[in-house]
This record gives sequence, structure tokens and C-alpha cells, in this order.
Amino acid sequence: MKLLFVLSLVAVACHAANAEERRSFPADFLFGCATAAYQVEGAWDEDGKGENIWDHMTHNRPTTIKDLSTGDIAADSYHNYKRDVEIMRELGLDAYRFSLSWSRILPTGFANEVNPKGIEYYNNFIDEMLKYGITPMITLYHWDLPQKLQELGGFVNPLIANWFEDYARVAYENFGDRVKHWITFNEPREICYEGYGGDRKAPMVNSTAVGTYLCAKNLVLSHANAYHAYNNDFKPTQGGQCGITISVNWFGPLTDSEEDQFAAEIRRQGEWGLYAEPIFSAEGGFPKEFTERVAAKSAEQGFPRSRLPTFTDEERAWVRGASDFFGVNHYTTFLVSATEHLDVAPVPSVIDDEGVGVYRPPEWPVSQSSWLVRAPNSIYNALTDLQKRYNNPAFYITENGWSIAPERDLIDDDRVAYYRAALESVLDSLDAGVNLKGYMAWSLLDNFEWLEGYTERFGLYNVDFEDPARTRTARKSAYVYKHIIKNRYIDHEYEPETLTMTIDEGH
Ligand code: GBH
Repeated sequence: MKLLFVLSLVAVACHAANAEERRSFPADFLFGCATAAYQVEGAWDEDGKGENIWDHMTHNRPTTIKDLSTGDIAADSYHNYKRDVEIMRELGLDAYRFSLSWSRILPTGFANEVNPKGIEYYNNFIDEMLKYGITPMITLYHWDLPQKLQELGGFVNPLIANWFEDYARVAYENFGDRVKHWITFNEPREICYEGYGGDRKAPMVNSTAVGTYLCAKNLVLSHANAYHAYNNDFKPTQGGQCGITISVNWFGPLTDSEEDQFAAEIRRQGEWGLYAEPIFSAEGGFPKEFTERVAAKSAEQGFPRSRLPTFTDEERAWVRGASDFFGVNHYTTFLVSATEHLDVAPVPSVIDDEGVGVYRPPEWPVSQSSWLVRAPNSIYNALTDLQKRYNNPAFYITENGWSIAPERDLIDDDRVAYYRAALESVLDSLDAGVNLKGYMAWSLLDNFEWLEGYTERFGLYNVDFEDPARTRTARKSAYVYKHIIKNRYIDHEYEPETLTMTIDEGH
């Protein structure tokens, strides 16, 4: 009896201690998942959709994709959107971030001809989400430029700023009565550096000297046009917000030396400052030290002017402050050195302009994607840096996730470990006062991973790509994420009892 009493006291004390230590996510914090049109929709030429640069590249240069696959069918979300919303309800999501296919809505890219079937598909999808209280968050551009616009230069033609604004207006007009979260671009770095400066994304322009920089300037101007269009002509009646998503991985110094600290800063400026600085900094324009470095390198290389363009005063003012929130896609950390592990890169190129080396300690766990490792405090380091640098704007984490091999079973414990660590880092960021409003896991379900095809799987739900029905099945990580969303804290001990998904009441 006495022993029992003591034991129960101990239990009460432990419980109290847990409750004290237990950190919760705010009740209004938006938990969601993200996807992108080309990666999940399929139906590449159905119901009047026009060709885009990924259709074009996968069809005309099939060997650019590791497993020779395409997004022609992908997860077939075009036909399975009701099942996708059912999955969101199973997970208990507050929000869902997805992208619109520009060429499904405007088959040639231009706004003179709107495809009614494209509008209808997104209307049905949005209404299905709203029926169950799920907040839709739309990305206007996740890498699938209409092919006709690419033939006119795509993001190196300054007229892209008009074409993009026209497209954005069509989206606001048709969906803005119900959609209150707009993201203009997903990951300018990947669009500009990988698509125009290099050859790791369509359209593989590989103009290493200037491609990235021309695109960077035109892209931030396109963003600003779409932002001001919303702000002036739609926000007053629709009342939503418009922002941009930038990939912000953390680049820390390899050692405490001044050289390494400066090297890390140059890398940050070249990788994401190029896109964030013009929009979010007090001064506007491209980042200072990086601008000086490209100017110096260009001069050494015999260019009569810097390869990095400048903004006119008018352009600078138009872009500066043109965002209601900062969307962050965060995956990993790199340690930067001024003198070691130097990258081998074409001369000239962004990587050569940065002129630094990157390194990851072998003890950091590696995913199925060679670039994606689990590093300590990764989200915290990135967000607290942005918070200080840009005067703490509103943030959303719009992507964060982990890949596994296609042959793995549903028990993805490495992904569970990644998400738990990432969400602890989110709580650390909230404790540090970061104005973070939500978190979207990448991804709701397995999908077409760009040049890697279907060889890397990011889904909380497995998709059977051999099955014409593209059956979706929850992985262990789905149960764990659901538990976190429901309870608003991270229970590191939680194990799902059975792998049987159900929809909880209220969803
Ligand atoms: C995001 O990009 C994308 O928004 C999303 O569409 C994608 O599915 C997701 O991540 C997972 O990858 O080895 O040289 O080819 C994340 C940033 C930058 C990660 C480019 C992959 C490839 C470098 N990506 N990186 S390389």
C-alpha cells in the first residue's frame, strides 16, 4: 500500500515535469503538406493543357532523367484529387500547399486564352479542401513554364515580368475569393541557377557566366509585379496575402576563422541572398559583398562590365518590401570553408564567383538524396539568421522533408527521426521569437523527383507507380506527423499501434 502510494507520487511528479518541459505549437500554427503540379498531377495533355518545359524536356531528351521516366501520369492527382483530400483529412492537416500548372490554365502561356477545364479542375480541388476546413495555399510557379514562353527566352526575357503578372491576375480572379495564401515563385535559386546557369533543371540553358544573374533580376521583378497586382487590385476585396518561397539551406562556417565566416556569408549571399535581399532587405538590390565579388571577378576575366546586372532606383524601390511573408524551403546544412573542399566549377559561374568549399561531417545521416543530410539545429540556424537580417518578417516553412529508396517498406524510421528533429528546431525558433506561422512537410505523397525521376521518395504516403490506380498508403511517418498535429507537441516515444489509417472526427 505504502509502496503503491510512493510510486503514484513519483508518477505524478514525472508527469508534472513532462508537462513543464513539454513545448507546444501555437493553436493557430498551420500544419500542412506540400506538392507541385508537375510532380503529382499527370494528365500532361488532357483537357486542353498546353506543353510546358518539363513535358518538353522529358519527351525530347529522355536520358536527362535518371530512370528515363516522365511526369506524364505521375501520381495522377488530376484524377485522384478526392483521394488526396481524403489523405489530408486522415493526417488532420490544417493546410495544403500545391502549385498551379500555368499551361493547364493558359495553354500558350499568354492570358488571351484561358482553358475552362483547367479552371474547373482547380475549382473542384479547392472546393473539396474547403469542404473539410483545409486551407489551400497556392504556388503560382513551381518550375513548369509553358514551352511557348521558353521559346521566347523564358526568364532571360525581361518581358517575363508582364507575362507572369498577367497569369497571376487570372489566378487571383478565378480563385482569390477562396484562396487567401499566395506564393509567387517556388525557389528562385533552383529556377535560375539550376535551369539557366546550369543544367540540373529544365530548360538546362547552362549559361554559366550570366544565365543565373539575368534570370535572378527578371524573376524578382516578375515577383514584384505579381505582388503589386495582388496588393493593389485584389487584396482590398479578397483580403489575402502574397509572398515568395526561397530555398534557404543553412551555410555555417567550417571553423571560427574570419576567412571561413566570410566564406559562409558569401555562399549565403550567392545561394539565397541574391533573391531574398532585393525583396526583404532595408536597402534593396543584390547583396553587397557578393555584388563586389562578381564585379571584381568579371573585371579580372576581361568583361567590360559586371556579369551581375543592377537595378535602376525605380526597380529597386518596386521590389523592396514587396512581400507579405517569407516562405522558406529548408532541407539541410553545409559547412563552408575559404580554403578547403573547394568546388570544381566552370569559370565563370556562380560557384566560381563564390569561390568557397563546402563540407558535411560523415556522422550526419544521409538520405536517399546525396545532397540531403540531417544536421543539428538546421532550421533554427537558418530562421534566426533571416530573422535578424530582415527584421523578423512573417515566415512559413513551405517545404521540409526526407527521401528514402523506392524499395523500402512503410517503416521509415529515418524520416520519423528527421521530422522530429526538424520540428524540435521549429520550436527552438519559436522560442527565439521567430515570427513563424506554419510548417508544410514535403511531401504529402511520393512524386516525380525531377532529374531523379521516381528513384527518391519523399512522401508521407507511398504511391504504387506500377499500379494504374496509383494507390496511396500511409507510411509510419504519416502516423507520427498526424499525432504531432493533433496533440501540438512532439511525443518522441509515440509508436503507432497498427498501420491502419482512419479519419478522426472533425475532419
Ligand atoms: C525542393 O527543392 C523542390 O521545391 C521540390 O520540388 C523537390 O521535390 C524537393 O525539394 C525535394 O528535392 O544534386 O546537383 O542535382 C529543394 C532544393 C536543390 C534540392 C537542388 C536538390 C539538387 C542538387 N533542391 N538539389 S544536384
